[in-house]
Amino acid sequence: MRIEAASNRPGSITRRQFLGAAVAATTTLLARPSGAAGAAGGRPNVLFIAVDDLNHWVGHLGRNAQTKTPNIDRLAQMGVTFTRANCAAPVCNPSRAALMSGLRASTTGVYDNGQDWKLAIPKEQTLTTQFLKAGYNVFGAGKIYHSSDHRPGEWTEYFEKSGGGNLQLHPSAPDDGVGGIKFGPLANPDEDMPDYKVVSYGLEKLSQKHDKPFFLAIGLVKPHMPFSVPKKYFDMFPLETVQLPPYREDDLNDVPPAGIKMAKPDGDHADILKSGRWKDAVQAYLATIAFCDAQVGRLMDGFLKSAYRDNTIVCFWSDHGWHLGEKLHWRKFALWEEAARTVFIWSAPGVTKPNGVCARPVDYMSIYPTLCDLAGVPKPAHVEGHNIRPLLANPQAKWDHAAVTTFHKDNHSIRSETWRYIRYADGGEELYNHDQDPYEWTNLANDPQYAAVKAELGRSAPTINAAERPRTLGEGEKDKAGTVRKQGAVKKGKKKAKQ
Ligand SMILES: [Ca+2]
Repeated sequence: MRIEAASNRPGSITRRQFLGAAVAATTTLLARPSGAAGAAGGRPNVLFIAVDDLNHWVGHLGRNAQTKTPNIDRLAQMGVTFTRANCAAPVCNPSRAALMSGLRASTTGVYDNGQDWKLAIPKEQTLTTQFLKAGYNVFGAGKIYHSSDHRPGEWTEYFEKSGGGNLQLHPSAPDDGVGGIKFGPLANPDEDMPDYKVVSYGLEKLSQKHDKPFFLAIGLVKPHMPFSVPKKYFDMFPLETVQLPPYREDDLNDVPPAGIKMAKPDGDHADILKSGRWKDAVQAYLATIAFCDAQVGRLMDGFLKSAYRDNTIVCFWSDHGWHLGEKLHWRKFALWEEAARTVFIWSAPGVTKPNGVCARPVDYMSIYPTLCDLAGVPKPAHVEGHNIRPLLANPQAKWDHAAVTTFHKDNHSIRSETWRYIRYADGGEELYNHDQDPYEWTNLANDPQYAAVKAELGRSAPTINAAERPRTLGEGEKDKAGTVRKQGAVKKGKKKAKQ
């Protein structure tokens, strides 16, 4: 398909803006050796960092001027950040299952959280299995798969979820949120947070001597709800200064029924409007992102002081985006920019150069083949997705692929540099021109002059659309291993809050 040249259009960032956003980084921290990846010490290690429900509200992507993410921006400045990265599915379980298996949701039928990826994906097919077979030690901690699931035989060692401290809402919190949108400051210090402990595990691994190359997967659960982190992060965003994201009250008027069904405007959004606390929720999300960023900063500081800083590939990804009222929608579970766009950053010694900004549309099916290539690990034949090594080496390189996101059977979103085209199973369509409409307010799908654009984009849609897997893992239920599946809410008062 034709891909438009990168330019300084809305939604993209210029090199100058990017550098301006990352002034905190020092040149010392950016220095990495040249030469083949990991050549100095044999095969490169991999530091694989997953964060949960972080949308594009990071400083260097420029979508939200209030967000404070100096550490993620610093990491971006170390290598290449992708300004048009999209998840493979806008939900935790299918997004993670797809990128860890190399199989799209539309291939496995794992489209949502209740569908057990373990029944669809053999152990032999996962990313960590390939690294184990290639002689790597594979360490994991926190949330890599949904519910921090980790099968025996796919990891050398897994840091079991510690459960965190006894998390308590701060006395200043009036309650624990609005309806299903849970938030509120905590009385606890950082050290009580599960993510703090997961990062501490990562730092421990980075401080040890290893007799084999390692693949270290660190999965943070924030900024997932509840948006509850120590109060000092809330204090960084005084409520009276908080801005709502751009939105239009009539935005769903030109959205087909299948899209309105995903938006559920009468659900969370109606509750939030009724409560008058939209800005409180935005403040809480910004605070939770700032906490996440602080944990990423701890990990990066330890990494850059470690013996592995010069022979380790860093791959950072957020599992999908999040709406905070745009399109009258909250959470993920949709195919628009807010839910599909992600934070995706790579640093690979000898391949990437500092300050790389890539505007090509890529999706997370790229992770598996690219890591295999960079580490010299054989890529199994089943793996779908495109190797982005050429873009890591040259972010301006030609790229003939669109980014594809799928939510439930035969609903696909296709993102090129200019366009987002959404096609629902019932035939409903949306088409947005990001050159002029970065918030996807004006659906052009019914304008005949764009028929050819839609047809061209539609060719990137998956041709396999597997049946929905049965829902065997309901939220809050127990799976066969007896693991409680639900990510619990913070309780007011003295009750213990689960994460
Ligand atoms: Ca609209």
